[in-house]
Amino acid sequence: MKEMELRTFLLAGVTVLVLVGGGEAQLRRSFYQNSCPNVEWIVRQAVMRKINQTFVTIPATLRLFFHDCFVEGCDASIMISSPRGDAEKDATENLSLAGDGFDTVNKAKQAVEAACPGVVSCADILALAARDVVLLSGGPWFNVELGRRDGRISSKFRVPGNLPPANFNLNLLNWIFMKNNLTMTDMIALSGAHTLGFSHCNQFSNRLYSFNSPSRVDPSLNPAYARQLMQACPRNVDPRIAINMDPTTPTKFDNEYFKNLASGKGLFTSDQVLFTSSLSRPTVNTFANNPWSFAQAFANAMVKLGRTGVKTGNQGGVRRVCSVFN
Ligand SMILES: *[C@@H]1O[C@H](CO)[C@@H](O)[C@H](O)[C@H]1NC(C)=O
Ligand SMILES: *[C@@H]1O[C@H](CO)[C@@H](O)[C@H](O)[C@H]1NC(C)=O
Ligand SMILES: CC(=O)N[C@H]1CO[C@H](CO)[C@@H](O)[C@@H]1O
Repeated sequence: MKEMELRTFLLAGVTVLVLVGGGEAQLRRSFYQNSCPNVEWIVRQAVMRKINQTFVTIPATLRLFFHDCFVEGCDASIMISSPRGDAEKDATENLSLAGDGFDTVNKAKQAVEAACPGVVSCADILALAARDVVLLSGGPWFNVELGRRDGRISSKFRVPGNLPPANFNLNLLNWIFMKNNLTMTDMIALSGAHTLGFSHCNQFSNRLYSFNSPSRVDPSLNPAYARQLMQACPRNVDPRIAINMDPTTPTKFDNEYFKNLASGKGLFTSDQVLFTSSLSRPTVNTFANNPWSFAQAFANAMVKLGRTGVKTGNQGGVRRVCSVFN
């Protein structure tokens, strides 16, 4: 059933009641104002405690949110553990999701449950935690819309085709973000999340050793950076070896990623293509030259990402434990 909601607006001094909705998600910042007024503070404390234990919390939680939203919508379907090993997180695309992201959400959920049992969805806790890790690493603060419900489906068979692999070109990137109602500007801004975090060598080794060019090296790679990557990732490297995605300021949320692209230091094909393509380059240059413009675009894109395919009202449910269905 489509959800409708009565809202009041003040129009030329007259209060008008308007029926809004019809499929659109009814998220709002004040969703837990009465049922769990301290939820934002509780989640923030849990995230801070976890960051104190390990920095990986930051990139892992941000990436978890993105992976959750692009498959089945932002409904915490990524959080489910299946004894049969066939949940969303068991898809090969998720193999590299760090356990610390899951742990952050589980711990925040425990803290929230202690204060307001059975009220706050895991999907909302993940959305809040993703905002908090951005903020706590130097990125922008933004309001998180709340009221998501947790999904009842989590399947590794729903993942293929819904997450952008590291070798996507601009058209494919635009296509997969467009499917989620995100524009090219949103896509470029969200790619800026690669200002933090790590990647495994196999995600980009084709650019070093088997590129379709005379030298076998991707010519869009800065030569000195390519040599540095070859040292860190020799041909038959241990697949567990990880390297920083932002070689300049890997633990700070900043616009260095876009400056790196301009000097050929984008790690993935899907990073570098944002600069090599004339369609996206102007936006990359704007973000490289203007940290405030990037911060604003990133915050805006995160809010839009958080609306992707959400379940609201009486759709889905509120899980008691994020890793299992009630
Ligand atoms: C994190 O660590 C800092 C410094 O050690 C400490 O001051 C702070 O209270 C800790 N925060 C949490 C939430 O554990
Ligand atoms: C994109 O927006 C349309 C129109 O508002 C909506 O029906 C659709 O569900 C949205 N898609 C996603 C993936 O959120
Ligand atoms: C973090 C996490 O749960 N990753 C899982 C991704 O999927 C593989 C199986 O395909 C699991 O072994 C990982 O544990």
